[in-house]
Amino acid sequence: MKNYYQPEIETMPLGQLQALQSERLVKQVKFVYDNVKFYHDKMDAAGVTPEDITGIDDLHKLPFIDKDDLRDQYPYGLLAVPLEDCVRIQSTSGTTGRRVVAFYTQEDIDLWDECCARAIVAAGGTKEDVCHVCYGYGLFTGGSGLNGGSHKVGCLTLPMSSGNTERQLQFMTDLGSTILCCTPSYAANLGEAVNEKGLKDKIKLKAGIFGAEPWTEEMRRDIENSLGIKAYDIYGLTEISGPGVSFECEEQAGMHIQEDHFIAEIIDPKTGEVLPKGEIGELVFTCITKKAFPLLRYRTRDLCRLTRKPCSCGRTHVRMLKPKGRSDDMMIVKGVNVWPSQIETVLFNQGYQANYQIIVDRIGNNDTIEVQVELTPEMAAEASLNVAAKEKKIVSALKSMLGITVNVKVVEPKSIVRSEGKAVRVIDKRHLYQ
Ligand code: DLL
Repeated sequence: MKNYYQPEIETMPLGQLQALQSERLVKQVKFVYDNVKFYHDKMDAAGVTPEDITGIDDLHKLPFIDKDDLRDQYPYGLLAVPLEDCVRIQSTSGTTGRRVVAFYTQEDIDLWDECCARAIVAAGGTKEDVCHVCYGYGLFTGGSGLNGGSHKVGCLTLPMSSGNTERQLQFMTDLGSTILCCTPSYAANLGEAVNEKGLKDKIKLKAGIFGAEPWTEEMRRDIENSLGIKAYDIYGLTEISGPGVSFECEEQAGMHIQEDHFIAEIIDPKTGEVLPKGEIGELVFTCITKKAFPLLRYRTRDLCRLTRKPCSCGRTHVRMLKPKGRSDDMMIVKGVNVWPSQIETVLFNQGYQANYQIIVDRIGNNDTIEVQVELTPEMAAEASLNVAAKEKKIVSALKSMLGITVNVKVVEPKSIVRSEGKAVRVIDKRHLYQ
């Protein structure tokens, strides 16, 4: 069995890594220019030729592409190989518009599986492990990505897909799952169910690989405590292959981007200027090894910061710090920028769990925002429970965090719908009036 921790690549000295990226970029730009009319025209319009790109220092010369381009080119406009060379598609959920379809050759799938295998190894996975995958299978990339990675590592793979919590717990206890892969919100639900059913001593989980949605450090601690595991973050997006574009190592201090396959830049989302190292901005990816759907300078809309501070795990690949969310997750309420993650932090700091929802509305010309959060079972059982006092305490903490008054409703345990995949935290009814 090949060892998917690849020190010769993952701990490569920076100069060597950048030379490898430059070599791959030059080839990739030529390949894409020659095979995708859309890029050909876009580069011509920007006055850039493949010969202008001699290495990573020339990357900024290339035009960006964004989700609207992908939607406009749906379904085949960005395909760089003949359709008969493709073996798979995956797709985004398409909740905010036309679906985006990504194509894969077998080589692309191997590369993606390899990235996920590296993530599993970084979370301590070996062929001795039982890897319980309850990301959704199907068009969503979570299930098949981690499934492929788990096979490569040689773990016994449980392709559970999402939902049916009873069955998840049964397999988890009967087959002794050791690594859990799902969204952090579903991991929180599983943690709740494990404790309610008194199964904590019967499960053998040691690690979890959680991603596909933003989650806070407070939520990480909550999941780690409820399941008795170490929780690792993993990031990716359908357009750039799926999970495994970056992942955490044992340091849990940012996700190493697989720089032998993807070049990351941080740009100012307003001007498109590349920002100096360490600044927060929009993450942009260039795929330098993919064949069927090789995006160049793709604007993810995810906001984060990169760091090249040495990591004690030895990996030299740049780390992305927890994304703050997508630029389109930010709500402007009463003129103030509000991120769901800020609200989550306040709630966890007061002992609540991941069962909350944010409802934004407009009455006349005024925005309203309400946070509904469930009492934990322990809180609900307190003899001295004072819901009004609890609500007041959250209102006050949110006022200092956000600078606006938020209406807060503390509700009974189990009254907020549980998520099995990506959680829907925000219901913004203002869109209904547009
Ligand atoms: O969510 C791929 C994935 C599956 C990643 C399983 C990790 C685990 P999409 O459905 O295309 O792909 O959504 C991609 O989800 O642009 C981010 O906004 C968000 N996202 C993904 N991972 C994280 C993460 C998958 N770890 C979009 N933290 C991305 C925060 C994340 N946001």
